[in-house]
Amino acid sequence: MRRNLTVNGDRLWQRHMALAEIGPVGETGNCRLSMSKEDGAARDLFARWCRDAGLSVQSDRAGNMVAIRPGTDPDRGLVAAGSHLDTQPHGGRFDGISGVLAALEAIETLNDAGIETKAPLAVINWTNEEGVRFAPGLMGSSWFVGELTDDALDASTASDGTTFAAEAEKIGWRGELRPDAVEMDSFFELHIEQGPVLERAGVQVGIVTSVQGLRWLDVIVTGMDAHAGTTPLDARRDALLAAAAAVQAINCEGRREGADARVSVGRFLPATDGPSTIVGEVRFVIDIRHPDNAVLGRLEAACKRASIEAADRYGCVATVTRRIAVPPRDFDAGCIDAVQQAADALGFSNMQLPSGALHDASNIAAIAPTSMIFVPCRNGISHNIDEYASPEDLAAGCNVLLHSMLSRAG
Ligand code: HGY
Ligand code: MN
Ligand code: MN
Repeated sequence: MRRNLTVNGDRLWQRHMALAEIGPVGETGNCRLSMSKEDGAARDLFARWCRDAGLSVQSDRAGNMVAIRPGTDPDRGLVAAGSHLDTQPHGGRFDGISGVLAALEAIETLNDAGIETKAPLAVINWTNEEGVRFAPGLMGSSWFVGELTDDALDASTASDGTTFAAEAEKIGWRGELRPDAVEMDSFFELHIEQGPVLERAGVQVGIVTSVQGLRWLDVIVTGMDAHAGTTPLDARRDALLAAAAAVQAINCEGRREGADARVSVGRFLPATDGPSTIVGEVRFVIDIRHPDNAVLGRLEAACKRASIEAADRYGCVATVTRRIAVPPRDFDAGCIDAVQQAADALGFSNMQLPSGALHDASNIAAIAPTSMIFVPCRNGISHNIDEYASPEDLAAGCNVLLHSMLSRAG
């Protein structure tokens, strides 16, 4: 009976569409920044679905939501799965969401079939994976594994001056659950691939073997506010010009490290906003990725140096501080094998691949056996309102998730 068990793909799809109604952007996009009103509404809806499915829902200081279905063996740790419900400012309907909903769908499928497991199961919504409103990204899972202190978590401040602690309290998702009370047997994260590899290969399921590492550097370039009409070009300390030169320079540093290197600036904030004021301060964030930690270290040093030199060329000063470092992570061989066997047994075309995007699974892999399942997404497009994964591919990935969890939970 267990071998033939199949998830309800229609329910899974309808839930994606229901969540997408919260914080819509354009025709098919979403904006639900962490601990915003929209994030709160998504959390409340998800919690209702979990409670309707008989799960107990708890949250911790970071607002991570942990919904548990008991097992029959009290000595077993949680076989957990999940991802995140927050989005990019112009995000899609699937990045993160699919992993949370697939985990819930796997459990509801067991409920429908009246199947109990030895190990307890859990669905987890990790807080602020995207790191848009509050930094750093992977915030909830970083705190959960001890990489972020209570103080750093609470004090993380949005651009409007609100703190994470206050905003989490406000929407009612700041709980008492302690990470050391959550004994995790294993963790599985289903996610859309966010790249073109599976689609190009014509493959339905990706078995993720590793995730590349990431560093974020906060840069502040300081010059001097000045009048655009009266200040000669050679008498300016133009922080915007200096920061623009820094962005160019770090792109060159990335290219020097070859095809696997990623260096990006997605946040770039001039302190003033007037056509006739020369900008005296710019803040930006450098996002660096690579599968090799040594190269990450070289890139970090090179980007820091390039930013300081570019600022100096234009009479400005740059300060560069590291905000987050997530090392490259290889997933657990046993969990990779569980996913591989499930995909093979279910007859889905599949391939193993590394992840270019970062995921909470990278953090959890440090404390529990972990692996991931990728679902193809159209044209590899993500962090974009046009992001799309088909109902069929989502159901296939969810079936692989269900059987991977079952193999672990007994
Ligand atoms: O940035 C990342 O890789 C993730 O999508 N937040
Ligand atoms: Mn994302
Ligand atoms: Mn994601």
